Amino acid sequence: MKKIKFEEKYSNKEIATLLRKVAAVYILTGENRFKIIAYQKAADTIENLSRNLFDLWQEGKLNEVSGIGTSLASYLDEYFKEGYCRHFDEVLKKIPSSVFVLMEIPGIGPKKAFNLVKALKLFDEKTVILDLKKACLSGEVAKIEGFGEKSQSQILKAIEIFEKRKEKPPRMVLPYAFSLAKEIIDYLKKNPLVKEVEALGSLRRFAPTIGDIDILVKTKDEKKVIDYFIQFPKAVKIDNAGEKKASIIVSSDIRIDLRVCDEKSYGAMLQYFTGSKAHNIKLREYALKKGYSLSEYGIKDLKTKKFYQFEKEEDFYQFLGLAYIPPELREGLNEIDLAKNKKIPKLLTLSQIKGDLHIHSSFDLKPSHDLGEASFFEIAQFGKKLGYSYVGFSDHNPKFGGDLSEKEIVEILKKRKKLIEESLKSFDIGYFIGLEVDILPDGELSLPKEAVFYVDYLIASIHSGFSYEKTKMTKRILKALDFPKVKILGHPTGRLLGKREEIDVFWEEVFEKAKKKNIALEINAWPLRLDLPDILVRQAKNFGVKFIINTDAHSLKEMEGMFYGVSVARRGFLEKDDVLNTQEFDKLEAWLKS
Ligand code: DGT
Ligand code: CA
Ligand code: CA
Ligand code: ZN
Repeated sequence: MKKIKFEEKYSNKEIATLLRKVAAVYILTGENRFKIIAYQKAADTIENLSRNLFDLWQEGKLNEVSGIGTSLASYLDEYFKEGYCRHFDEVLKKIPSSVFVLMEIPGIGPKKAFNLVKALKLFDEKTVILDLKKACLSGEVAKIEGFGEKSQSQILKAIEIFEKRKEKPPRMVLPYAFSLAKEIIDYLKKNPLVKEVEALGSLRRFAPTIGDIDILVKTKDEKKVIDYFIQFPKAVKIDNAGEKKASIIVSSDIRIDLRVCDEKSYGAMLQYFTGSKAHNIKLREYALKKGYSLSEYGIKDLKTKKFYQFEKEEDFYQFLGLAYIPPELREGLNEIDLAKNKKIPKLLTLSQIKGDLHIHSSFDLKPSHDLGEASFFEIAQFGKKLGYSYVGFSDHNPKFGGDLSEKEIVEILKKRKKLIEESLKSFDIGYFIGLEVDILPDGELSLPKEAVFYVDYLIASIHSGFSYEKTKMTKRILKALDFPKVKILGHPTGRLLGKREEIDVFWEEVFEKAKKKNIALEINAWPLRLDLPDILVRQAKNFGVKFIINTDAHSLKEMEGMFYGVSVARRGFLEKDDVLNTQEFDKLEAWLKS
């Protein structure tokens, strides 16, 4: 086979976009619903993969990616081999390409985009967004049938958000950044001159998205390690290579910064390049008041001119009279004060988590959204393997208000309960029967009330209608929390990193109510969500609200993602007692029944 070089258009992001375009055409041409869902799901999966799909394809492993069936695999095979796929090209030709450009704007789906393009004759894909903005400003959009003043101003607002987002360089989501960092760390470790190596910067702090990857190596031979680093096989460009540092660019414009140092300054280097910048600036101010100046090499006493070096990061902080500050807390908030007063919280750890209450199974309850891949039994088994005391099944609610009658929905849930009980009869793990239910526009839940008899708890989540005005959105959520058996507010802000903004809510009111009703806020560990975001986690904690960390897994593999959620909790200053799924089965059951 001829060697095929990686190109930008083979990146996971570009492939996901391509598949979403195909799905959009299918929506507009009225294709089969399952086909549409399959493409959308494949796009989500690919975007969230920890490795490049292109690499997997080269290793012949396309079929191991969940959601890629034989026909899609053969299209992708052609696409990677030839640089294009005839089938995709034919599908995409059916719709003016400017429609796809409009779909990049938050809140504009295929139908809306198509109607706008048609009504305003926006066929130039280079100017379509600008043209639409002008049409909003001149009031033309409001005149289109089915649009009106309100949606015109919503579109305008969305375009402005989109333009702002475009100005910022793209950032990586965590799974991709971690696996790339691991690859480079494994590569470095093969060199015997490398004594120790660690990822620093935003990656070590578990920030929700990563700009570039920072690596530190401890070595006696700095020059040789740098020479070795710039030969990393995936490097497409060497950005700079000096005595103490170097940067390379790998595929998709991702940058890797390397620093090298000897063991004497390793502790200070770790501290400096873990950041954040805001933390370092505050630390420097604090140190200066005590008569010290800080650098990546150590601490200088300004009076005596004596210079101190640190092999360990703990000693660096200790020298300054500070308790050790975990990297997740180094964001320049009040962590230095806390460290000074020895009040750094005892942050939650992964091993304290006893179960996962948001897992989607493959049981077909005719859901409003996608099914998971594993059976109840497989999920329980895997939960056991992860060391859990219990799991919670939380499929999407059966589609309500469509073909199914209320009675049929109740029957489905009854059957599901029975099946769960039978599947797990002789298996020694605790379980809870949950359901993730859509919050409707008016704050009702998408479920007949009699159905709650067949579940232990409900997760109430917003899956559509993200752009309501703040007061209305707040009321909507508050009302949802009054529905019987709602115990968890699922992925509260609805954000999708780099794709969808947080909803606009008076959070204090939600926190107040959640606390009063003993409802937990979810920290959704799905790496594109990480929702509740750490800043809101911290605010909610101050209200005395409790949390639950869930993976929202749709496959067994995704159940392993709990640590992403734990990192959000840690960044939000949470301790064991703030998080309900650190409790044993009995206590958790008591809470669900309360
Ligand atoms: P990122 O890459 O945007 O996700 O965020 P970081 O925090 O990894 O930022 P990066 O890669 O620019 O720098 C890594 C760390 O190095 C940063 O957190 C703190 C330190 N650092 C870099 N440049 C400066 C600087 O000019 N001043 C100070 N005080 N620290 C810096
Ligand atoms: Ca960085
Ligand atoms: Ca950097
Ligand atoms: Zn959900």
